[in-house]
Amino acid sequence: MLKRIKNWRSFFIQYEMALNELESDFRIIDLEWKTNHGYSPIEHLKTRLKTLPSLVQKIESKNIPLTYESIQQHIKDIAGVRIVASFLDDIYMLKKHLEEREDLRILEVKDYIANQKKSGYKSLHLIVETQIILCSEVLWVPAEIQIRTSAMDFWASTEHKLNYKYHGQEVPQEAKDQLVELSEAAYMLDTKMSTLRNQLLKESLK
Ligand code: 0O2
Repeated sequence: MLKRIKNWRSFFIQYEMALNELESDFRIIDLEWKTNHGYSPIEHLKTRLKTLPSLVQKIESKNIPLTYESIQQHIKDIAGVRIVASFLDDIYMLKKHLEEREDLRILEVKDYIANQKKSGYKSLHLIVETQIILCSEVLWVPAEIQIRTSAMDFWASTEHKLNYKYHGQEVPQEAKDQLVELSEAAYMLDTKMSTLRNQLLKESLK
């Protein structure tokens, strides 16, 4: 199957460009906020390009025809950015900022904070297209931006590790229930931290 797409390197290059573009945009937002407010909503960020085996698995599981066009049309998370924000409010502030940018088109918002996944997973996913200006043309390349708090990030990476141990097997229901409970505990931490921050902000303005 891999051989049917002749040049994967040239296929992936536009996604690599999209990651460079998005990473640079977020580094600028971070710098601007630190300079103007002494604080940035971005704790840290990570970019990742989907690996070829993981892309092939997705193509096969979704029965997507093996052409560049159909892969581009159906798979939007080949380029991925994960942003860890300090507070819940910061997640939605970043979303608002992204909605206002002219070099970004938001195709879909998946709010797994308001509607958490059955597993307990919480995060805000934005499926976007970012503008890439080349010498010869302007491209709009799809990417997935995941924005979450440190507590949500800790839950997601730990849950991923625990599930990995059960690769191929069903995780026991009791463990699944505990993970949902732990996600709720992490969310309580987030809401309490936000309340405390807003309280301190109010007091500092008095
Ligand atoms: P990786 O390595 O993170 O890329 P789609 O077909 O993409 O439109 P899908 O697959 O339902 O729809 O996408 P979804 O659920 O909106 O987002 C998928 C990504 O969200 C996953 O990427 C994970 O990063 C994250 N995610 C979703 N659910 C969970 C969960 O229950 N636990 C954890 N830890 N992460 C989750 P990939 O592709 O699985 O892997």
